[in-house]
Amino acid sequence: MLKLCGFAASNYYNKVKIALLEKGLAFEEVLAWVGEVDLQASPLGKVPYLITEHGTLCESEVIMNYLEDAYPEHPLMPSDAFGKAKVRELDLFLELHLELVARQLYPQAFFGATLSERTIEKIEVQLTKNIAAFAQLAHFDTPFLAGAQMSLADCAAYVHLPLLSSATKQVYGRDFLADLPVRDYLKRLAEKPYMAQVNADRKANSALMMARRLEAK
Ligand SMILES: N[C@@H](CCC(=O)N[C@@H](CS)C(=O)NCC(=O)O)C(=O)O
Repeated sequence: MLKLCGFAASNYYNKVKIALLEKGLAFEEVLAWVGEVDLQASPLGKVPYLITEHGTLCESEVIMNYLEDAYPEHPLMPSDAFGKAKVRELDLFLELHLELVARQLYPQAFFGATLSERTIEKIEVQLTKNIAAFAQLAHFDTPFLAGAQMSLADCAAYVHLPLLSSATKQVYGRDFLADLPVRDYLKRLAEKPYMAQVNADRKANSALMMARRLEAK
């Protein structure tokens, strides 16, 4: 059986978990905190990684594409080449231009660190530009980001957009996504039957992670 390794507070872990659940695949969750990662499977020590019958895979995008190729029955990708490319385009914007930029805020937003004024200003400029560009490509009401069918991009959006909102609220006092119809879009995705469990697991694991951080101090 597929084994998803990592911890449920992680947005990248949940992105893959949602794909597995939406595709209806059987899988086991294996808890691996940062610092406890099997470095043979994930040499940078990052989560998630996946154990398959053929071997291990790291990097959530690679894992998602493997799941699509290996288990095409319930697709999270359109069948045509251009449709696939449009999903990947959205996905790349979410990963590279939104999440990776917003991630620089997390130490201050969630973990009590203080960023320099210069860094905070630089990130604001980047995020403002990148969010406007993403909004040009995304369709929040079709009802999924890339059209009528749920795709890999929705798995990424569901985990990354709320973090971007809360990180910007914490650091700038304003949700940078407030002017986009993100709330209704996320609400619709949250109606998926498995999302309540994904959210409950995330909350429980986040509390555990915070307790571990306190203990380690
Ligand atoms: N590009 C990676 C990013 C994964 C990632 O950054 N995971 C975080 C947890 S949300 C992590 O493992 N951080 C620990 C580290 O970077 O050392 C992916 O898509 O899988």
